[in-house]
Amino acid sequence: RTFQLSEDGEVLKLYSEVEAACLAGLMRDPLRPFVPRYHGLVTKGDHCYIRLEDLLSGLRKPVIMDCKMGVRTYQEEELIKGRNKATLRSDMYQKMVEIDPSALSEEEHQQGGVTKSRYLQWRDSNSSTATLGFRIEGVMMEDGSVQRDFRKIRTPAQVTEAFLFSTRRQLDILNAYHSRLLALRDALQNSLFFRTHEVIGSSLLFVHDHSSQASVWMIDFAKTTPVPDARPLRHNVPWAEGSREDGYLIGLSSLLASLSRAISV
Ligand code: 4IP
Ligand code: MN
Repeated sequence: RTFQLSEDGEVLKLYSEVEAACLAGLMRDPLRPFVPRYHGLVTKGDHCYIRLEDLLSGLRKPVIMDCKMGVRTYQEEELIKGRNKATLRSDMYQKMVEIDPSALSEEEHQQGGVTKSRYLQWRDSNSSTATLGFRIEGVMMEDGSVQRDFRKIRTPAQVTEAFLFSTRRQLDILNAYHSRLLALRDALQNSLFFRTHEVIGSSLLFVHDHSSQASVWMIDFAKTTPVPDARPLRHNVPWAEGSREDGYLIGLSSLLASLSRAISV
């Protein structure tokens, strides 16, 4: 979150037209209690920012877990760009080489670059995204250290372990997360916004602190786009190209299942 500034209990996030439109819609939707309060825009110097409620204000040494939701984390248009000889990204090639050089073809090694869609698809299939419908992007512990190893997590059992680790097995916090997700599931069912939007690259942010304050928030809507009213999404079915399904509810079910197991350990 290097692009964010914090100021007077608000967070400023670099403006995106898509994200601002989503936030405005969400403030009038049953999902409002699950989204940071949106306070409109502000310009500072050369840049325009989205003003958001600071979800961490009032928390002491918070622990934060970011789960990127959905069975894919790229938009369908990214695939189309990829097929039309999109630019090759050497930075993305490097990231793949570091984690799994065998995933790359001869040709890709020779080119020293991959398309963004190739990289994002690889990232999804190498994590729990494609199978569980979400992945843990990172965890920030109370001392401020950030753990990114979680991105390699593939199995439900590993997700349960991650919850036990980040909460230090505190039952009240695990229970609070679980109830909050159940409430979110209800709100999603009643949400016109959710029915009519493809939600890509959005995260659920799990936040708790010492005092056992614990909550879960929906964040990051820069790749969340409307679908026609006449063709609402189901969110609980696998994706096939053209369907625009995101599998958000598959991810939510997986999270609930892993949390239930953590609670019963
Ligand atoms: C990142 O890959 C994420 O997919 C970013 O998506 C994406 O930003 C980056 O693309 C890509 O490099 P890693 O997290 O594996 O490093 P998000 O912002 O949803 O996390 P975009 O621009 O697609 O939002 P580039 O093109 O910004 O590098
Ligand atoms: Mn982004």
